[in-house]
Amino acid sequence: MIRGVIFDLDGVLTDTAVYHYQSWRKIASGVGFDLTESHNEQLKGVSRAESLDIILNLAGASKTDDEKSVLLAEKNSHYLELIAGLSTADILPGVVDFLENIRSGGLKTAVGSSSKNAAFILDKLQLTSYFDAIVDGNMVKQTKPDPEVFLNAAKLLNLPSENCLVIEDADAGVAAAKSAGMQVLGINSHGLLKDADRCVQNLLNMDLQFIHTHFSS
Ligand code: B16
Ligand code: MG
Repeated sequence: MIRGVIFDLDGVLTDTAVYHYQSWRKIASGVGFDLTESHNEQLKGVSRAESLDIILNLAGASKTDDEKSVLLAEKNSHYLELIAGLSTADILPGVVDFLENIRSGGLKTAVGSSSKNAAFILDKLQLTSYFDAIVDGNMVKQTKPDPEVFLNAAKLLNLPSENCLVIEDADAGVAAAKSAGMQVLGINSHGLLKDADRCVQNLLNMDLQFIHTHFSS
């Protein structure tokens, strides 16, 4: 029986993925690499530092740790400029109704995000109070596809993994949830999430009944 739902942030609650892509494109172009949307799929759900390593690898470029630190700071500063104007209008369709519905039905809710900017973004979206627990990229040693972020969220919700459903938009996040022993609902607006238990386009018209019908053990 599902008793808690753990939400990914970027790509599930709001579409900041597009701003990550724009800022990474700028960094990639600085090392002479054209980062396509297809390359960008590899970065979704992955930490900032690991994303840079993937880009440098794709570009065949090598940088010292100091040079990487500069690029990471540049990426984040550009990203923060792009998300400065985020508001409740940027919450993805169906999210608030779904949160209200499952919480009033007694499910616990958490965020499990790789982002170090998660608290800032949730505040901008005015969604913080909808969650019993928030685990972000500042609170884990290993980021997705490692299960740590979701295991920590389940622990804070005081629920075993088998009672948790993860909602994710990225392969790295689906792998993290599966490795945590949790079921996964994929948000599949950009491509295939072949390992998710079930996929939907967005959270519009999703409710407690849907969860109990499709995910109860
Ligand atoms: P930041 P999620 C992830 O968030 C993004 O999907 C990923 O593209 C990003 O690199 C990562 O957060 C780190 O974000 O640079 O803000 O710390 O999807 O796990 O909510
Ligand atoms: Mg995501």
